[in-house]
Amino acid sequence: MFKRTRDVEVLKEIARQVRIDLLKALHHAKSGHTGGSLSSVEILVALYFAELRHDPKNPRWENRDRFVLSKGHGVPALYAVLAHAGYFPREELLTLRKPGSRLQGHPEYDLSIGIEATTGSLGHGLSAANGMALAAKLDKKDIRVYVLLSDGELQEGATWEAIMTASYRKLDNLCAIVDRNRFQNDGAMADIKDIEPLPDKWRAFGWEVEVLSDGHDFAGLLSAFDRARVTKGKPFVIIANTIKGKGISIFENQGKYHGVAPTDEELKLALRELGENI
Ligand SMILES: Cc1ncc(C[n+]2csc(CCOP(=O)(O)OP(=O)(O)O)c2C)c(N)n1
Repeated sequence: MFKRTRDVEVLKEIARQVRIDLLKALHHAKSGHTGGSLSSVEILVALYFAELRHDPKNPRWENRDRFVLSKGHGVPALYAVLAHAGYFPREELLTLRKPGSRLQGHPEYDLSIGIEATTGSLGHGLSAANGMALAAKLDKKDIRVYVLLSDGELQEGATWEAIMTASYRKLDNLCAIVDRNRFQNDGAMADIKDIEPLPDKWRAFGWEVEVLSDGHDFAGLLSAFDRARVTKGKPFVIIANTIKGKGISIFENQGKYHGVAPTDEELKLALRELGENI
């Protein structure tokens, strides 16, 4: 049953259950993105259980805050969070990537399950979020827009065009979060095309920046969202340092778990580490 909370212990327990559910869904689907789903869990739980104004029983509520998952391949984590919040039954998570399912491997716009934008082709989510934030301003509506970007998307020119647009348009109802897990498809970003100094670059593009040394820490996430909400005149970005594969020892910081689902053995080990009785 959905209830907003700022109780860190409650949020941690939701995150634990979300990890269990997303890993079971990926295992059942036998394909999908494990590492980048696990790195986003606390960010998504903090958004949906503490920050966003939304109503899972009324997903078309006109004045709801909007969320765009620009890193669409990480959607197993979002589906698990949406199910826990009550948008659809948790059992439906096991239809992930099946023909005819509402839960495809990359999100498709479908308000009935709380998906605000079709994503998966990386580099476009911030532009979509900009449009939503600008529309809210033009309509004089008190709607905030949140968008989760991967650090890999910050190697893309289209993302930087959107970063420029947001500050030029003074979109202070927009908050971007960067899941800074330091890995992309084929390995460590520092070995492929590094993007540092990231905070300086966002600042130079006109954004207010907050860096979280631990993007899995709920207290830090909540206070960053608090600051974002009261920042006026410019958009806000939270650069959340995270761990790809977070929570499962064999997946953490292992590039090879970017795009594969857990095997039977790996799932057993993961569930044991998450304290799930099997
Ligand atoms: C435009 C585009 N090119 C390539 C891909 C294939 N692809 C899927 S995930 C990924 C990169 C993953 O790294 P990152 O974006 O940092 O995501 P995370 O580490 O958070 O999973 C790529 C290249 C894509 N989805 N979209």
